[in-house]
Amino acid sequence: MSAHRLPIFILAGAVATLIYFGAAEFIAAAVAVTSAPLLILGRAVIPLTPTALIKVAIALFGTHDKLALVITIAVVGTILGGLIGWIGLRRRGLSLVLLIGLGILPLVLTLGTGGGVIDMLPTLGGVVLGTAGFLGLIRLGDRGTAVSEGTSVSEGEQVEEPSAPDGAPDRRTFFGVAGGLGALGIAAIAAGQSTAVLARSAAGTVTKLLLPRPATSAPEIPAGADLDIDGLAPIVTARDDFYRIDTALIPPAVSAQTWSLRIHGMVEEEVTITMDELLALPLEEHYLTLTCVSNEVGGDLVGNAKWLGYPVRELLARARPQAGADMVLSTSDDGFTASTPLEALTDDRDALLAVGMNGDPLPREHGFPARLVVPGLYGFVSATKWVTELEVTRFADKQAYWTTRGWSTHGPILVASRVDVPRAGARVESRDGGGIVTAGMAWAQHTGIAEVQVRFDSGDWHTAELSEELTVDTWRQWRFVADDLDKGTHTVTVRATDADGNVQISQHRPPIPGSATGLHDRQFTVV
Ligand SMILES: Nc1nc2c(c(=O)[nH]1)N[C@H]1C(S)=C(S)[C@@H](COP(=O)(O)O)O[C@H]1N2
Ligand SMILES: [Mo]
Repeated sequence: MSAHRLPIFILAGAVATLIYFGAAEFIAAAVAVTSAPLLILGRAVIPLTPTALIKVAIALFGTHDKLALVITIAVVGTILGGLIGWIGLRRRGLSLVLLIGLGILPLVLTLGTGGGVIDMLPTLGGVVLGTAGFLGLIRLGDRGTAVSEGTSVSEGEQVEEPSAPDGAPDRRTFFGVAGGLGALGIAAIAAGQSTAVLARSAAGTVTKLLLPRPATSAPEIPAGADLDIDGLAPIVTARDDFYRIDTALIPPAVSAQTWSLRIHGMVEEEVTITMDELLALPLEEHYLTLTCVSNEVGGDLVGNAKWLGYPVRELLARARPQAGADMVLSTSDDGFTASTPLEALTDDRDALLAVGMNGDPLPREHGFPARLVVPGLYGFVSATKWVTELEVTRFADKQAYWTTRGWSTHGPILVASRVDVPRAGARVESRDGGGIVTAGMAWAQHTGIAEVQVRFDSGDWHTAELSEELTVDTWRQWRFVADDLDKGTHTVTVRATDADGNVQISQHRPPIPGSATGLHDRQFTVV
């Protein structure tokens, strides 16, 4: 007979979990958005997740990887709730201990992070309502089962409710109520998470900052810098199209008023600079193409923007790094860290403490109010967003966020290229004398692109036309028009050579630890 009660207990446990998460989201929306258990658990899970799995998640879900994580936690939690319900069939006390114990786990995880009583409300409210839901559902379910099965209830389990005249409707009531409460919980989770997704993409909410005119302006974009081909990435990436990589579940909301940057460690003099002081300095504007080390061959984790900021070199000169130091560990408000070779921040390249992007203050998701950008290095070792600290140190002494997860320490950018046009699988028309247009992007930040070559199928390499170079720190477009392609399916492959003569590596290698290699190709059909 307990076989009959089993689904009731499992369902009660699962629904209790949905009530817990849902009620907590609801309360969090009212009192403290970032204190919902799902977000707290998500934040706790990320550092424990193997890098390989994170990369798979990013590949699968792109910038929805955070949402995927939260949904996974909700599903796993619900399954766990079902298991606890099952335990409750035999040992109700133990199931309650587990339910409440796991329920308050988010409180334990946030101990010592400076949250107040308000931040505890979502979790506590969720636990109370979830537990009440569990007990209430079991009661309701037992009433139906007891009747439909006569009166035999296992030893040690007493059914308090008097039998209803007819068991079947009671059982139906149970499933109806359980289903309804479960749906309500899911709806509350969905509503809460849409608020979180909004918060993740929230732009402009805290980015009120009046930028001064640059003391040094970026060069005008030469007319020939953009080949203006349909389907080809533009030379300057619009803010909303700019890729994003964050380890934070929600981008930190850092106030420009209270922000400051502290330079310390192996320095003669500790330096702290506030936003007012920073904005009063002669700011420079530079174009710089940012790339992510985890970009796959042909991927789009690369973008070019005009950054406004102050040279990091000048700030470090104030602090006077000591002999023996070879690295700057930059720390974000969210705890992320990057290890940048000291030399890249003190030589003549335009490494900036940036406050502006494409003429506006940094969007919140790109690091408001201040971040680093360093020509020639992948973002994970240089482009710290919401940066608050620069510690001058040594590679031998400190490791950065991604280095502790198997990625490299230094992260210089490798010469790379990709095909944008034609689209993959495109059917293109060959018009008399017109030829087939192929085009794409190539980058080798701080070295510059010297040549791009394309090949059709296994034919010879042809030199492509290059757009005019904006600066050596930015990407360039390439175009090649093929005049002699037969009708049918073809593959175009691209490879670039940088100004130092390094030819793009053609061997396929995964992104970890120091960037993917291999040549990008595209298949298309001439009709
Ligand atoms: N605080 C913080 N800064 C960060 C990151 C991060 O996760 N957190 N990601 C880094 C990585 S891996 C890259 S490639 C760039 C991406 O910058 P974007 O999101 O503005 O494009 O930021 C870097 N700075
Ligand atoms: Mo990155």
